[in-house]
Amino acid sequence: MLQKRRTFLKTTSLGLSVLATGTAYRCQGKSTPIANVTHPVIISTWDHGMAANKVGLNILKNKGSALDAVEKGVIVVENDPTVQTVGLGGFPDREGNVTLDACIMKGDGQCGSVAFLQDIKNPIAVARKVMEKTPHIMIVGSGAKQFALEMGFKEENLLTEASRKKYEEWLKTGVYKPKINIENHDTISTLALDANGHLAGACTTSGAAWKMHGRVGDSPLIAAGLFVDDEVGAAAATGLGEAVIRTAGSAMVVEAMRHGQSPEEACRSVCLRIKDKHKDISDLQVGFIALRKDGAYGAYSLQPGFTYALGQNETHELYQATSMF
Ligand code: SD4
Repeated sequence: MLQKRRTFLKTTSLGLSVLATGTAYRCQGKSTPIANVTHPVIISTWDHGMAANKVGLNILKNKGSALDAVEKGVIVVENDPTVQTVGLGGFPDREGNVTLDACIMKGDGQCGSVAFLQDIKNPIAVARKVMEKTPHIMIVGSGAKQFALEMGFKEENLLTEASRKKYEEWLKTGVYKPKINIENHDTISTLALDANGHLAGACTTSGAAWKMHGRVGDSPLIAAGLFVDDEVGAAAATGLGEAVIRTAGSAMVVEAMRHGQSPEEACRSVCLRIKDKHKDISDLQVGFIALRKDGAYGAYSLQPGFTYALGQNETHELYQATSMF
């Protein structure tokens, strides 16, 4: 089935976009937008990134901010109960609780995050509130839920019938092997460049299915699951969070771009680092997407099967990322 899908996909070795028409410039100590970026770009992980990009690109084309584009884009996926790795309908932990992780970041360094959040279906919107309404960056667990309720979010049961059935199926064996992300669905990470040359990113997930109660992955961690810097570019991760955390994955991708690597090269070099840090990577999947401040984009994964969605101009395309194996 995956094989079939690939025939529809375009493979890029280097996603150089032709969108940035202006000259980049920098000011000391302050991130500065690129002049004259005429067309925005949005890139998201996995097939469900298409739905996020459609909403996000529309916002960008109407001169909306990259921040609004990524937030409103991923909310579409959080609200979709058929996506069982994000938001409503996410797979629960081994005790049957759906616990959500998310973070959001702007190119000027502002960011917000929630982890181990229960009963609130839009963790990305709560993360944005943490960024905008508190002096903090990260709030977790019952504190995050309390904050969400204070901000007017609604408490609801996130365990759908379909996910409960899968969970009960899993309970029959109860074998915990976090082999995630080899399938073609997972965390949604979205990066956007707006018409003013500002970048933003959002990352939201229900994490590894059947995880230990309280386990938190890379997705709500700034630098691991997501990193954005208007001076350079943005990057986000999908895959086994533990592997991404131990390499500070997304920040490393941005730093590799800072040192001159293309977006795809940068994603690849961090995948190589992850490969070198693990004895057995046969069941390990990690993928990155990256968007440079001039609109160039790229992706790379350890294992084949990682797709990413790209929206720009009037078009939305799904691509197969280049992989190590
Ligand atoms: C995690 N990175 O919690 C997430 C899992 C995931 O696509 O779904 N990645 O480890």
